[in-house]
Amino acid sequence: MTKTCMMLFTCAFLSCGNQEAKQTTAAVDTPSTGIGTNTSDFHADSAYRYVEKQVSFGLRVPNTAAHKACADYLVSELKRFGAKLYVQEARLTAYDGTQLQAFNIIGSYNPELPKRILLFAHWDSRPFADHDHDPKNHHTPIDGADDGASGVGVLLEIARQLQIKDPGIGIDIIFFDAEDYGTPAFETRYVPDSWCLGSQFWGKNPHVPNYKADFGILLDMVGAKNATFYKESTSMKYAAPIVEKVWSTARALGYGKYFIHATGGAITDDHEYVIKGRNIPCIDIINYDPETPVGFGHYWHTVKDNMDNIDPATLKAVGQTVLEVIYTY
Ligand code: AHN
Ligand code: ZN
Repeated sequence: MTKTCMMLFTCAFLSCGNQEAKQTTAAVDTPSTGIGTNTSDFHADSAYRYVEKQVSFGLRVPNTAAHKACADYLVSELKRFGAKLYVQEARLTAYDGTQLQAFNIIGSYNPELPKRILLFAHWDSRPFADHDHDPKNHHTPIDGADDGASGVGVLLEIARQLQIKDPGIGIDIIFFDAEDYGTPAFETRYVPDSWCLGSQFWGKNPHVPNYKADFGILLDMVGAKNATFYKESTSMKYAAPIVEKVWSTARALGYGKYFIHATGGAITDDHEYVIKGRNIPCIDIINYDPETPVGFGHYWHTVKDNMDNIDPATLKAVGQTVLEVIYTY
């Protein structure tokens, strides 16, 4: 764990403790009007197959053949589901100076409408299992079934649903590249802003000039069995009403065991750069485990982040909740 990350999580746990104490006496969220009127049905088995397919390409690490093959697959799927496609190609510099050939893949629905929601996830996978309990694995790339592929899988199924039923508002789906090439734990020098390179680039160079959305939702690690999503602190700082809307929708749909009514730590993630770069309020739905020292699942950045870890029930909870938010907005 890096020093910066450690500091983040120390604060996180302090605030988390307070929030949990409050939580026991907090009132149940009241569902916003319209919940239950959405008739779309998120197919978790389809989302699961999209996750599996990404993993089947191999390690989606920039500058590899598997990475390029997966990019082509994601473009073709978004096209198949009727989105207008933009592919942003960028040369990005990693923490160690490596030049990364990166692709941000963007699919838009109703691109002419001013009322829009931005949905995003990262599609690259981490080149090192630097948090594996076995140091021999620290330089081994990970499958990233949850860390990367799960969010993209959910968004592909959402894209399929958007084609079936027009939401009547604009939706942009962005698959960001090079999120997970951040300074590894085995590196002695922590390089700031080394995570989220694709979203940093897009924040400065949006796919359309002056791009704007009403709000954004990031899906990061949304497929693990028994995942828990806490109200992430940066999301609360910049987009508290969106957090409340999403969490109360999830609860109304019966997914309260996943969407926990308590605050979690501040996490450096793609939403931060979309907030800063485009001034769009964004939230991060991310599996957070206050019981582990790193704050994430036990499999996080280990070789165990594979398909065994993915549960369609979790994909369903997240996908159905986001669809409900879209169709009732
Ligand atoms: C840090 O570890 C600083 N942020 C976590 C962002 C991340 C990595 N999400 C998935 N992988
Ligand atoms: Zn990661």
